[in-house]
Order: sequence, then C-alpha cells, then structure tokens
Amino acid sequence: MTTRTLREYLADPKGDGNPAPRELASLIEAMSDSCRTISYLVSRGALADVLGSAGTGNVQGEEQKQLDVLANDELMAMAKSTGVVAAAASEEEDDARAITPGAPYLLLFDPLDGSSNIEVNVSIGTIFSILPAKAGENAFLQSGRNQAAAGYCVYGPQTTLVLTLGQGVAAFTMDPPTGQFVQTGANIRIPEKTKEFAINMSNMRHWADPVRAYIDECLAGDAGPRAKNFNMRWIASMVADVHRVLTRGGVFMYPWDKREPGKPGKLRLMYEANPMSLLVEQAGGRSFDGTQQILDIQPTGLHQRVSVMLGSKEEVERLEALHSA
Ligand code: P6P
Repeated sequence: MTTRTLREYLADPKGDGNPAPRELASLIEAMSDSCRTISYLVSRGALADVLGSAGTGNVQGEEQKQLDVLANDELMAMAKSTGVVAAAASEEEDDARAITPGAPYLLLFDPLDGSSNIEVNVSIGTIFSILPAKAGENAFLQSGRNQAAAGYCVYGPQTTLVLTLGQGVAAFTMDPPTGQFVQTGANIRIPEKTKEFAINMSNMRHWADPVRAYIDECLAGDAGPRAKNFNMRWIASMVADVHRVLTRGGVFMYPWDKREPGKPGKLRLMYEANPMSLLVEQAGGRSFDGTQQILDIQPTGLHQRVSVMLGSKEEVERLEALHSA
C-alpha cells in the first residue's frame, strides 16, 4: 500500500479520483487534530495531573474523569472552529449544542470511551459519528445508515484512527515524531469466521437465553456443536475490543441483561453502537441488537442505550439464528 496521509486519502478515498466532500474532509481532518491532542493528554497521564475524577457526573449518571471533560471540551471547540458543524452531541452533555447555524453536518461523539481504564494504563479511545444536518428538534434522531462518516481513534501502543466514509474502512496511524496520521490500513475486512468472543462473563447469570446458548456453544469447544475451541478477550474498552475485531476478527457483545430489565443495554446507540456498526458492516461484518440490525434502528432519544452483538459475519448470524429460534 502506498503511504498516504489522511489528507491525501480524503482527496481520493475510493481511488477513483473523486475527493470526499470538502466540508466532510475538513471536519475529519479537524477530528484527527483533536485526536492528536487527546492522545498527548492521555499519554502524559499522571504527569499532567489529568487522571482521577473531575468531581462531576454526566447525563448517564457516571462519574466524569478529568480526561473525559478535557476531551469533551477539545472536541466541542473543534466542532465550532470548523464552521461545518450545525450542532454537536456528546455522551458527556445532556443536550446537543447548537454550533454553526446552516452548516452541513451534525457531530456526535463519546470523547473518551473506556475511561474506567484511564488509571490503569489500558487502551481507551474517542468514537465519533457524522450525520447530515437536518432541520427540526429531532435532527439527530437519524438511523445509523444515514451516517456520512464514522470512526474512532484508539489511544494504545499506537494512536490509530479508523474511519469509514461509507466506501470501505481505512486506518491511519499517528507517527509520533511528526504527529502525522499515515495510512496503515486499506479496505479493512473482518474475517467471516473466528474463534474469539468478547463479553463480560461476570454477567452470565443475567443474560437472555439466546446469549447464554451462544456462549455455552463457544465454551463447549471442539466437543460441542461448533466443533472448534474458542478463546475469550474482554478489555472493557469498546474501542480496544472493536479494534481487535476489525483487525483479526471476533465477536464483541454487550447484550441486554436482567440486571436492569428496563434498559435495552449498557452501550449508547447514537455515538457508540451506530459508528461502530457502520465500520463493522463496511468491513464485511454484522451488528445486531437481538431483534434487528443496529444500523436500521430508528432512534427515539439522543442517549438511548442498545444491546450490541457485532463482528465476524458467521458468528453474528449464529446469534441471529439463536434469537429467532
Ligand atoms: P463493563 C466503558 O465504560 C464501556 O462503556 C465500554 O467501552 C466497554 O465495552 C464497557 O463499558 C465495559 O463495561 O461492565 O465490562 O465494565
């Protein structure tokens, strides 16, 4: 693969000579600049005295880490600076913010997903979703299939931006000496078959029957109905777990469970499940909520939660079959 910067990629994402829409390209470049800034803050950790609690809570009722707030402020300032964001919504704020009236895009983000891992130096990340701007108070409530672009930046051993404009999935790794995002992945494909599942096993007794049946099949290994042994991973950082699935296959699950039966799941639809589902589908995988494909969900609330089962096509299809049995 010829080495291209993010800007060069956006000038010809499909390789057919057609550039990404100018305003979309400028928003994605600005997002990458913010990810570089957040990556630096994350990498300094205790040295920058940014670990620990901010002493505040968010709309989710979760304690905010200082880095959550700093990342959120960085992204909101970026949204305003671009001039192409009509309004922005964040996991960290109750309501969407009006930014630039008449601008073409809506920006949604989880500024620092997995923040419970911050103090223990485990990979975390920023997740973002870009929708076409619409008039009216429910402008954000568009299905995931409407996304103009989606992506995440994982802050791990490398800082890597993974992006889709709806024309395949590309990856860009930040080169520390220059801070430049250089393309390191093109037309990323998730292997249809896998031997790796990711779920928080401590919740097993609370799962719905089809989820329990699927995991039991995996645990039965080569003596069971799947006739192969499985491995398990759980980083408890969605960005890191999904990055692994995009990189080598697997299935990532945070399904509904009986602990809070009125809640559809833990993860949020608009700025976690939808962007991740677009990436996964664009890479040949599937993303299911127990009833339908996640990208087909018609949202009813900015912070609504959803049950998530996504990754390798064969595994998600097995889960779909068990849910319709
Ligand atoms: P648990 C991080 O807080 C997060 O929202 C996701 O990134 C992650 O997959 C999940 O929660 C982990 O949840 O219950 O295993 O701590």
